[in-house]
Amino acid sequence: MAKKEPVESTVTEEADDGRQPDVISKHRPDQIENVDQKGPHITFTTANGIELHLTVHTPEIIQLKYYLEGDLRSDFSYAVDPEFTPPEPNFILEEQQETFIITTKALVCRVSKKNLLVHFYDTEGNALCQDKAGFYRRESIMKGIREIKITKQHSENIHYFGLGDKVCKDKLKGEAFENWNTDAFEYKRGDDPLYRSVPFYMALNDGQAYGIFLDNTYRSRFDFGKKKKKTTSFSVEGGIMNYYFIYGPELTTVSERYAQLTGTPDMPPMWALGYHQCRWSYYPESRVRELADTFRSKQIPCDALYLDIDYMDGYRCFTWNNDHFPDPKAMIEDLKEQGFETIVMIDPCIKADKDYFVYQQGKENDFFCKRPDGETILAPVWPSTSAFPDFTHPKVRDWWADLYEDHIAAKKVSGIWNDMNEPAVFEVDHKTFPDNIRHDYDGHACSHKKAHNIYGMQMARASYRGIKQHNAEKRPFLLTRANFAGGQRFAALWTGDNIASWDHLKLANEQCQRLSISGYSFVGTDIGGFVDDPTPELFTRWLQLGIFHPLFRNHTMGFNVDGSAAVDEQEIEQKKKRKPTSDQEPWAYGERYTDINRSVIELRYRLLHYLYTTFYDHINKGTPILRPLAYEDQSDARSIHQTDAFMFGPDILVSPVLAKGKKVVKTYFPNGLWYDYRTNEPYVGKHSYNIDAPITDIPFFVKAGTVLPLREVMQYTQERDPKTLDLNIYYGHQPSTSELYEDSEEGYDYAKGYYRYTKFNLYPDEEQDSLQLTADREGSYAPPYREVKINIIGLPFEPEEINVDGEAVLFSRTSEEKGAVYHFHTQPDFETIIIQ
Ligand code: NBV
Repeated sequence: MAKKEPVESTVTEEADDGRQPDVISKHRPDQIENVDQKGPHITFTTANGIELHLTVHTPEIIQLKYYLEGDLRSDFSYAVDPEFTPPEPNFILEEQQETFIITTKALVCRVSKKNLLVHFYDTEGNALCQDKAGFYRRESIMKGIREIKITKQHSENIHYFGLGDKVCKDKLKGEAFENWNTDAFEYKRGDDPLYRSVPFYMALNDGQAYGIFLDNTYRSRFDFGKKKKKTTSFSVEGGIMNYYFIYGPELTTVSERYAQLTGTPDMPPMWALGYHQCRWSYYPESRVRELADTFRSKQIPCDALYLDIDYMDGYRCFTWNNDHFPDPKAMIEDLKEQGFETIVMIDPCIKADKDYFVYQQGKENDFFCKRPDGETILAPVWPSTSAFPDFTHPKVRDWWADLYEDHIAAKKVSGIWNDMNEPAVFEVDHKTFPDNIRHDYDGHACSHKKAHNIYGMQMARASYRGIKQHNAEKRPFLLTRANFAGGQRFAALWTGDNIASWDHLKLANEQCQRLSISGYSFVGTDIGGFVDDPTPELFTRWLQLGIFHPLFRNHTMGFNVDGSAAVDEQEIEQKKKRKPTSDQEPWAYGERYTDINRSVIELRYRLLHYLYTTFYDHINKGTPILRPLAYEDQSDARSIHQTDAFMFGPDILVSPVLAKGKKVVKTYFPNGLWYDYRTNEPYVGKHSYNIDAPITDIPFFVKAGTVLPLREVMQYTQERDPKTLDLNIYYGHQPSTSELYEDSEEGYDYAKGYYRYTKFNLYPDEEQDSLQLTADREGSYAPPYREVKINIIGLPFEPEEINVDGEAVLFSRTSEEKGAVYHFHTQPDFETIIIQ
């Protein structure tokens, strides 16, 4: 039970005249005095003036906001998707002797009359999540709110997931974290905070999962039993306590519900799922062209090339360095001809140069962030002294979106890369703006303390709009470094300036899984590491992991050390201060590795239809693309503890090699039967096996009962119309379903029904020795391939006949070490296949 602690005043230091430097007051709720219900909103008011506003959004999502006198009531959320408008749920509010009880069809929430503690139960009365001390607030006259906190009970068996991309020493449990977007160059395991904030975590307790989303943009802290073993707490430094309780009971449904609440991105263009090549920096133009030619001559698939800050004129955003790039439009057009999309960087720092049009416009229109007394904040970043647009002002976002006209509409740049938007500031230890910088916050003027964590998100929002507005026919591609919960609606994300080390490879795996279940599926890391040089082995292992990350981008800090491409002395001097890294293109490690790296990238292109389909599910249902094995079977204690192996979509288990010299990976398989993609060897779940993983291979396994689509390898996704689609059928002993989503891979035709969604149903009949496959299709899209090649793996009987829509077809058999595989061709619109 929480100690009852009414409002109190604490003298921080006595002085002779009775005054002191500051006075702190602490608030904990006492008994409820009033209850008021209006539709899904219930307000509980305590005798000491604390209000709990509880809203039942869905049977599984309940929001809790705590107010005190003086709090801003007109607050709004950047994180919650404006399209989240679920129908009003049915629920009952009852009063009992000691509690108020809110019952939905999934949950029971009890609010204690004595002290406003809130406890959640399932409908059978099992405790899910219980307040310990509940709500607490501390403030002082001089500094205002210092801490607003909720503490909850923390049971011994609880497991925590999510919280964005934290690089835990071990796991969330037992550790504490902070959310304050930070330029974390060269971050290491255990460093915190990092570039972005996703104040959302999930807990799995006694087989049941729930999530807590703290919708408050101030610096927040999460303590998972570190300070006090039996307590989990989350707190903020300002605003109001505003959190959502999200029930599962499955981990997957918690992640999905969180994504429905905070939104999902648009369907990406297919090219954005291809291989991306980046480096700081490719210039001048001849270097970019050479890069493009090398990809094509070495026949290594690639869809996107990046121009880092050096393409600009003196780091002035929305300009080009005409010495390095005399005719960017022509270059971009030529690259496009060769099948490359060009992506360019845009930073938030605007050079304070009175002759520079962006600075002029920003100044004239009063678009830059200001200090409390109205002076523009100027601070050093790449272009030296810079001003910073206040992206929390709608007019600034409109202006920023308009600025993309030249890049997108005129020069035909395909994608934008937003960097430094924590916002990062050079030279000062604080690394960002002072706390007292003012922001519009969409009409709710506030200090940087409140706007800091969403600054990058609002920049991404404006950039996303700019890309969309200047090329309405195409799907936007935006990559951002900083972001906040809900920012997944606008941009893909990379994990920032990592290091070429084996531990960073492990971190890459952990961070992407964790981000993905925290609503952020379109993620990737700098493959090979940004800082330092990877060994050839480390590079290949990273590339192999990268196949299974939605964003597949190689990036490094390297540059032309000799300054050969530099325009002036100052640039050469600047470069000399930087630590160079070597070439990191897939061919940079000798012929043997070039061949391996090529086939690794080709494998990604084989898997594109599957990945695209997982995106479709992510976008429509919020299903995370990457999932820890706990998501596969949350009742299996061994699955819960795995962090290396993970699920890539619903049907593929990946067991990456994450350590130097390792050629065997011990892999634990969750329940079921799993086929090694390379050998077709089946593995029975709930066991661990030692799996061979020579440097040429990344072990991955397909779930029995899957129909896995495999695309023809091309040098870029739109190189030509494919002739054939492979469908690998992995025999399972139970009926099963798989999905395939296809559309024109770019543009918005799909919204008019021009897509094709296929649900494959497999019905094995072990008594009759037969297997039936049916395909239910939806949508009017006709795929370009003319035939489908079916490969049946793991069939437990020798088929005598294969029928497609009532007609026998010829089939062949290849004997492989781990059993026969049967193959035949058919047309893409088949409905029923019977193998017997
Ligand atoms: O623009 C240069 C780099 C960029 O390559 C990197 O990906 C960003 O994370 N940028 C940071 C600024 C300099 C970092 C030292």
